[in-house]
Amino acid sequence: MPRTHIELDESIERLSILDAEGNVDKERDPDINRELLLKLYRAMVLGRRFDERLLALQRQGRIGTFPPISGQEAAHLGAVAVLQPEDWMVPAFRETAAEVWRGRSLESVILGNAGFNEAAALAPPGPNLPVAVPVGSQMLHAVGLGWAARYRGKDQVVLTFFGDGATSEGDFHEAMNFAGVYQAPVIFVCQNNQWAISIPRHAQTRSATIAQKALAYGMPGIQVDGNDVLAVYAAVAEAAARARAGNGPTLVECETYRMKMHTTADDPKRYRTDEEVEGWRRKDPILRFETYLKRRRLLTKAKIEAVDAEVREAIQTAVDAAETRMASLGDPIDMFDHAYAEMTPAIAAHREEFLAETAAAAEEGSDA
Ligand SMILES: Cc1ncc(C[n+]2csc(CCOP(=O)(O)OP(=O)(O)O)c2C)c(N)n1
Ligand SMILES: [Mg+2]
Repeated sequence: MPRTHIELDESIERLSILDAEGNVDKERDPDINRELLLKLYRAMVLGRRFDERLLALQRQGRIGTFPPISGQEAAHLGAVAVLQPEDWMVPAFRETAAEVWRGRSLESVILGNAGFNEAAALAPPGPNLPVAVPVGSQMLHAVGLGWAARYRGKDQVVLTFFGDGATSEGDFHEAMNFAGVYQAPVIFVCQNNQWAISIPRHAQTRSATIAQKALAYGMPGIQVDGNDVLAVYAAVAEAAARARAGNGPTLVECETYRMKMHTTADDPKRYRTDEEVEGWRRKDPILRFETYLKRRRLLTKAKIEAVDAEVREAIQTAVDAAETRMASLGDPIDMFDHAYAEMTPAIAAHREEFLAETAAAAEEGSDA
């Protein structure tokens, strides 16, 4: 029997529209209106400034551990900006700016990072899932939502985020396979930020790209410059149109970089070089978008300063509100209230035990 070749009529594209110097490929520039362009710019600046403020709060011991997003603003905001209000957003944990875009308050983010259960409430209620810390688990939820939307004949698409590290989880492969088989209207957006804590991208997979994994599951895959907000928007808009037309899922790999630590409990200097970080600093997503907007006369120096001042004020207001709220919360007994809508007998027993133990400890303390 001869050996033959099975021709696969598929290849992987890489899309880049706005380069690191802010030069644009005019033919590929997606037609984003001025209002949305400026809304995106403000959201990116807010994301960056909020990260800086959260880091200061963490270092002052006013909140707990959190995962910074700096450097990845274009990758998740360019994607989420494509969605309609009735579409689902299913995040991992490094998409804070996208959550805020979808209506989550800064106050809720601060409260969550300070460890308060109250931040888990979905506010405003809508088609957004909360952050998923178990790596990769959210992709399966996204496919379930997408499949349900298709089954019910709803005009809804689902966008889910995950990292490069999450593609090593079985959940990723099950989600991709199921979405392909059932043509679920799901947009898989991988924020490939080159690292999964201290594991570099090349140790995560032998594949040349993450995008090409789509081919095995019978769906289109595309790699984009994830620090180019126009390219991310264009690729995700194409994927959303495909999903809405009943033509199934797409994998969009956004190549980006985590400029800060994995979480505030991590020291990235132990596993990556300053040169590497510096190289990516030159590809900053906000600076190149700023240049683009200035050249289009949509931004001036005065307007840039005004946006900066306005977002700083919004952040300060949120910090004040969150700290006032925290002062009225924080009794550890509250943790038992949030596990189930109705307390189970086992949880009720734990609660009683906890009350008895804390009372005994207080008694002991007063005797001493
Ligand atoms: C199932 C599971 N395993 C391990 C962890 C610990 N953990 C948290 S984030 C992370 C790395 C994730 O890397 P990636 O998917 O690239 O996302 P990134 O943190 O870079 O945004 C790991 C191993 C976890 N949260 N869940
Ligand atoms: Mg990563």
